[in-house]
Amino acid sequence: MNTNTPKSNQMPVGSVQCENTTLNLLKANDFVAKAIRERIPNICVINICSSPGSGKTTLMQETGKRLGKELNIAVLVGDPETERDAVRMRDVGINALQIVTGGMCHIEAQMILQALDHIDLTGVDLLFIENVGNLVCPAAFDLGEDFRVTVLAATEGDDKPKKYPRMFLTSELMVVSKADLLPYVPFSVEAAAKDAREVNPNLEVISISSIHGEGMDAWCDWLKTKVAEKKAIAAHS
Ligand SMILES: Nc1nc2c(ncn2[C@@H]2O[C@H](COP(=O)(O)OP(=O)(O)OP(=O)(O)O)[C@@H](O)[C@H]2O)c(=O)[nH]1
Ligand SMILES: [Mg+2]
Repeated sequence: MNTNTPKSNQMPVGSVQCENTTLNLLKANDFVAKAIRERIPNICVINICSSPGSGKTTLMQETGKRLGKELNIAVLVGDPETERDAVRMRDVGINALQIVTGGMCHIEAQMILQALDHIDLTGVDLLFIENVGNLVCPAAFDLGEDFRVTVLAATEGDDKPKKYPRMFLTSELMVVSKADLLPYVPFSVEAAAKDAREVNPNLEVISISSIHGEGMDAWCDWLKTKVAEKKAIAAHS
């Protein structure tokens, strides 16, 4: 046995040809995502994606505090381990269920479908899904959402939209978070927005500071519009 060769560099065994199963996996995921849409047709579902620590949970906490009386909000939150983010949402009075992915770097639609059996969504207007912090894999998995929001923190660098284009291509809104730190970090909202719109010309952009409140009104208005749009579609179908 050659112990110096990394396992990932091993030669293929014999003449076995491995089929690329990724596309089939995504087809199966899309099938489940469709089932999710059919199961909760009246609820506006927002899939929030970002790198780890960009401020997703903080944004949802502040949203809950502002809109909690106006909209019935629930949260499904995915993390590789711990119940911490669900606890943070419950602390501000939002019904939340943690999806522990057991190390997986994204949420798959089947995890959401399973979670729907364990959360009471009666009367819920808006369901947030907080995805696992990662700008790559979550982009490929439709979770049955109506809208995808990518959060890009001012501390991450404004070059991310071109480096991780699929996430921005598949989103309806880019939130630039931690806007209160913009005076202290080399991040240009204009440069990030320009790159992001070259990837996805229809992408909307809002800058937000969850802790100082800047941009929260625009964000809450965006959410209320999307909830109303979803209800109007549901009423006519
Ligand atoms: N300065 C500043 N810090 C913020 C803001 N929003 C969040 N933070 C901080 O950023 C850190 C991460 O915030 P979280 O809300 O936990 O981020 P997250 O994206 O949910 O993190 P993961 O779930 O681990 O991916 C915390 O220390 C927050 O206090 C903001 O608007 N401004
Ligand atoms: Mg979080």
